[in-house]
Amino acid sequence: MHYKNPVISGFHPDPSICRVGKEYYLVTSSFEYFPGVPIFHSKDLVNWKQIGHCLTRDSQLPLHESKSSMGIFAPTIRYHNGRFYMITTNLTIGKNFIVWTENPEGPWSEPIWLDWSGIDPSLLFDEDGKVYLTGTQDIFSGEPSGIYQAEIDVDTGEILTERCLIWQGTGGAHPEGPHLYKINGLYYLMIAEGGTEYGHMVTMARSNQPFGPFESHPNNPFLTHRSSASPIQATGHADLVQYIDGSWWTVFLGIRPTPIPFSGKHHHLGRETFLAPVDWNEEGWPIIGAQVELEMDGRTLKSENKVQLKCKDDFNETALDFSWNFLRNPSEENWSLTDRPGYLTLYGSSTSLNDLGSQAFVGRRQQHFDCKVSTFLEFSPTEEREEAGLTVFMNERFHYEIALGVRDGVKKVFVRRRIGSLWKVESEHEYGDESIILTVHADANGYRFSYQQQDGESTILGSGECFLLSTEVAGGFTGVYLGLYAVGNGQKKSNPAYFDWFEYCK
Ligand code: 6LW
Repeated sequence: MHYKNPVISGFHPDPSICRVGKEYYLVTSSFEYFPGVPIFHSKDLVNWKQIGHCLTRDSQLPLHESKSSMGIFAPTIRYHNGRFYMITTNLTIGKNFIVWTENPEGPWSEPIWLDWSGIDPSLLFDEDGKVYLTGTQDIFSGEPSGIYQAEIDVDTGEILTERCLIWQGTGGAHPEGPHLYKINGLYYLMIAEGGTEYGHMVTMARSNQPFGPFESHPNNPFLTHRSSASPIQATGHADLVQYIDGSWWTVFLGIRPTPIPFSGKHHHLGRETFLAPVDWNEEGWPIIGAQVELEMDGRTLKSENKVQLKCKDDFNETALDFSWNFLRNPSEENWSLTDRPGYLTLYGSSTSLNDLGSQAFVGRRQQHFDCKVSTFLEFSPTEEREEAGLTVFMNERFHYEIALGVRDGVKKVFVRRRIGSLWKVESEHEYGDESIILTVHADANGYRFSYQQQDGESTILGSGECFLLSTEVAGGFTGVYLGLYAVGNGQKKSNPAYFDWFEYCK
């Protein structure tokens, strides 16, 4: 089959994958968003359907006042003896932990907190019953950079052996993101080097002992686009999987930057999940089997389950679809799907989109350069501070809004842009009606904001560049979200903002 990369588009970095029979499961990082660690299912490695999140309760995912791009870093998923294990780091509280389940759709267990520092923890279940925990150094302790390992009891979380530095990589910056595998009797260690930006790469080493000494792959880096003209950049942080027919594949993160004349490359959709075939050479080393491109030959992969994008959400259910996220732990008083059945009701939070807190915000990832997002809002703001609308959100310092609010005593629809310490209401129109359709049209370069009265004409109100929300400008590890929000900007509001529906069309 022919397939398109990325296989999971939009902000889905640090993919980790495991196979159970004919089924494949994949998890990605989620940082300050809640619920955390989205989990996907596929039967063909190409078509992925989200089946839930690993971290759905505050007790599993404390994110209170988390800085942006803290929270959950790279997870690893593994399956052993009827159980799925997901191991990761919550940087907001500086802890590594494991959750497990027998049903990947959830619920997952309470966290087993580990006495293990650093990031990017991974597990290998060896054939002799031993389990190895492999991770990246603790940057706060001053220990040398590299990959550290110990034996662990996964049921109790107890670290059973000394923490050993097992490999420092090939000399690239930030050796990190390790995964240890046992293949044909040898231990293969795959890591990322070069940092998660344009110098990113995947390197490998192997040993006949789990703790080394490790011999570097003669063809390192195993994968990199660091000096390539490819539209896919920053390839790294990979995991390996064997397809049902015995062929090998790797999932890894990459970005799709847009060149901006005289300003270099910028990417705003975040780091995405890519797939490529893996071959083995005569010396028993894995090698990337084909140039990583946007269109790929899927060799022996058989298409099993085409996944349809759910375009419209009518908010008719009593739970949110898996595509939605909150910023940090949601506060029950900020949102409801039942206060007015058929509507998502948001009650303006005192924390604004410029703060680090629990906003009345419900957002989904922007996954396509070209897309159109609309929502139907009923809202009657009465005070100057109140507003509700649609945000294009990278983080608290970089976001654009089209919203309804009261400005200079008059109810208005307005477009505002915040870029770092600069912010401005770009344009505003008086708007008397209670209901409004707010729309954002996106292409690879810009966002166009418009509004419409029910059955009325659409009016364009403003625009904004994508690159000003890109990682290169805004920093961090995430990608753009499209969010519904309501704020009191300093005051908690009980005035409801009713969102009847939300549409995301590519
Ligand atoms: C992750 C590290 C990395 O922990 O970026 O790309 C960090 N690799 O391994 C955050 O995603």
